[in-house]
Amino acid sequence: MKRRILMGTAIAFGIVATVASAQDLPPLQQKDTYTVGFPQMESNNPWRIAETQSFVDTAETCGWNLITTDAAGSAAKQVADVDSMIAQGIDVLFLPPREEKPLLPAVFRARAAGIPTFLVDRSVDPEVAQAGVDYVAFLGSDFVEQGRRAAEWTVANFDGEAGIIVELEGTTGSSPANDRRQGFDDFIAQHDNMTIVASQAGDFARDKGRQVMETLLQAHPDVNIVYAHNDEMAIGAIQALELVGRVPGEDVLVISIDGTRDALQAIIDGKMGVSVESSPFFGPLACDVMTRYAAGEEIEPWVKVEDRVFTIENAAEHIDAAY
Ligand code: GYE
Repeated sequence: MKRRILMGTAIAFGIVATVASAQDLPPLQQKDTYTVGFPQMESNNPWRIAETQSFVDTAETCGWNLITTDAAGSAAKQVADVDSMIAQGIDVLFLPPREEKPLLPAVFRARAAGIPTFLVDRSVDPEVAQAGVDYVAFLGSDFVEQGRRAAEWTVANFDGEAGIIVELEGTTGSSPANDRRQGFDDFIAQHDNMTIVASQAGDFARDKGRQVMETLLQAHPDVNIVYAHNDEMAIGAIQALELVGRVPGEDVLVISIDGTRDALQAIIDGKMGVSVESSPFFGPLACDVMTRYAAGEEIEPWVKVEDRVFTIENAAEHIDAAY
């Protein structure tokens, strides 16, 4: 993320020495229909399903002949899916890289094959591959900011004396897990009454989140704050807490990210405190950015998605539109 911010700044100030221009990227012709690849990483949670559906819905309105695949949680399979899309002659690739490093070869091979690539919802290692050079742009949220906002809400709303925090991390090596941890942990470190006693990966999955929480509860029965990197793990953690007689929302604060329907319901039920939004509805944005690129516009390296915050104040208002 840091490198991308610098690049954006460099462009903004006209310092273009090391920043490649859009001419160096594979061009995209203006046509009525495009063959578009969207190699999804997994489909085991509502967020992923909503994202794929958003691309399917957009295909009709954006003139896409859409090819989608499901890597079922395997980065190696996702790389192979990209290879097969390249072989099928896609015009454009919208890639949600499961992990930052293993998907680098897919980005480079698409680039070498002359296929404009847009990273959606997650990014690859910014030290190795750059927007505007190796791929056109990253479309997604500021995950550091999401983590920081989750921490801010925690500090403002925790009314006990000492916060004992368990953190459930997303998929190891994925950009949202890295950045949501950094944003949260840095803010918490500035508050003496808060301690993160354990931080463990739950792979962004409900079941894994529940299992990890069950184990961590044995070592840390006095936990009073759970921060999960996504709603699915938070729901799993709520199940684990209830299993041992804890009362989420009363004797333990649950903090999370995404804004799924189940999370908004948990907020309404008083079990979850906050869910910082991370929207899965990338289809319309992808269409817009692709259309601008085909028209010859220079695309900003990071097309940032602005996120809302869901709490008891507004959860009921938003639940009907949730996924
Ligand atoms: O928060 C999570 C999903 O990459 C932003 O991945 C995305 C995250 C999202 O599986 O629920």
